[in-house]
Amino acid sequence: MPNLAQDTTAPLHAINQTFLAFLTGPALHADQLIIMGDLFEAWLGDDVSMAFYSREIAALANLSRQGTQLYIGLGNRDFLIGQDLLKACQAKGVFADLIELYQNHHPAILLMHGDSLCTDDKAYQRLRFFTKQAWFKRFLRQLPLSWRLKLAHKLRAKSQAANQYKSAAIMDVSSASLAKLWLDYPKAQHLIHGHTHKPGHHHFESGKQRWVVGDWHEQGATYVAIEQGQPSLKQFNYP
Ligand SMILES: [Mn+2]
Repeated sequence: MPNLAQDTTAPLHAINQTFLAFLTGPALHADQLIIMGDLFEAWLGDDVSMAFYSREIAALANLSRQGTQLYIGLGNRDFLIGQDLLKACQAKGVFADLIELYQNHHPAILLMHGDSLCTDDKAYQRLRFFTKQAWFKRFLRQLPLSWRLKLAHKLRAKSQAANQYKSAAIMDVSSASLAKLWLDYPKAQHLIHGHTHKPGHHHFESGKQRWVVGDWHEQGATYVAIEQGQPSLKQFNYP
């Protein structure tokens, strides 16, 4: 399981413990922590899900108070994250699509969850279209909890069943979409994203580079650090 489990168990799930250790470790020494989306296994709305992640939210708020600016990207599992969570974590910002990071005197860096680049997966993109609509989010947030739970289970089961028949290439980022992205953002030298569960570093002939953050595991995670405008892949091991 690559995402943080709902925090209703005692003791805390091992993946979540690893994440908390990261927040009091490398994250504490950073100027900014940018979460690339799908941190949470599922987010059914702030009114419901905040209670399932109280320790993680407290730890994120603590990090913000200690001076690390927190930005939260929305993924396809946690697109229903709202203002209440952002306030509770004292997040500086949220992003649903792409952000272009300008660092003084360094080439721009693009940040995105990554699913928008998986354009070969047409069925997924149809679903994604809805998750980006404000009216759809409003509609979901107004549903009773039991309906939201049922819907989440159904979507998950449907996606797992569908993914069995999809090739790995279809679920990865499309090279045509990447080429278009570099054309649309000529000043960008780097792209950082998640979503594909394939942490790595890829070079393009143009000199541009793509960095992919990994899942959260019980023993750690692969993340990207940006120092002096230069990204690098880092491994956080725990314990
Ligand atoms: Mn995702």
